[in-house]
Amino acid sequence: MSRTPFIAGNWKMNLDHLQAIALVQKVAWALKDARHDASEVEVAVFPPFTDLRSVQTLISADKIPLGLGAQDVSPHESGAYTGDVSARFLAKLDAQYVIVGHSERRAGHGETDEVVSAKSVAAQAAGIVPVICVGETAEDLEEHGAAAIPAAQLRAAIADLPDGAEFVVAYEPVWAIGTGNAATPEQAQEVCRALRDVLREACGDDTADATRVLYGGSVSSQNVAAYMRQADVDGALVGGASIKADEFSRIVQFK
Ligand code: G2H
Repeated sequence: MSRTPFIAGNWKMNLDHLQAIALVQKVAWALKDARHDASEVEVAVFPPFTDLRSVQTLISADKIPLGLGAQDVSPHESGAYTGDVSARFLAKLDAQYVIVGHSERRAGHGETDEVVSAKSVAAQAAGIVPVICVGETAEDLEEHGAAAIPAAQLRAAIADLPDGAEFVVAYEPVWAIGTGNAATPEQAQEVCRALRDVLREACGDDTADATRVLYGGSVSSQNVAAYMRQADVDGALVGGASIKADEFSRIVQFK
């Protein structure tokens, strides 16, 4: 089964809404110059909440071939949850995707597998595709090998999703995030393959064959093509390199 490659730019807590507009304009020019075909490679950006409205307006006014996602979502629908943003609000802003379970939220905000599962369910219920992040720390790697922890995190995150729900998986080894110490393409392939096996066992062949599994962790224009050649790596979740217009544009044109 063919899966459309997906390059996702996670801006993290960078760029205010004016800087966001400038970056998206530059990326849009680069995509145009490269005659980018969104049916061949899907590209989406994940700005901070405060940029979503500006970026959405620009994408829709200029018909820019970029998808839009948020970096987090509340597990709750509405109510007394100060600081939370609901999936319904994101859907109203035409967000198609939301990152859940990023290691920076698991580590810095105490997000458990249970919370990640609830966020995936909330996103899916509002018609937003969750991008479920999983990955092992350096200690996990030493103790359990590469795949055991990401596989367990994935099983937990999808446990309560309804049959046929669409989601994306991002394998992000914590030791590779923002360190320049990227996993080798072979390491990425091995774990992405194991994650697809989890999907096969939990959801069946159709979901396992249709679901995109991305690699993330120090992806750059220098290494992206090697990941994309791996059978079970369908794209990249790009952090630091996604807020540099030229570098992100080169990543998108990985062929
Ligand atoms: C991993 C990745 C993006 P970076 O967090 O999600 O960040 O590419 O900076 O390692």
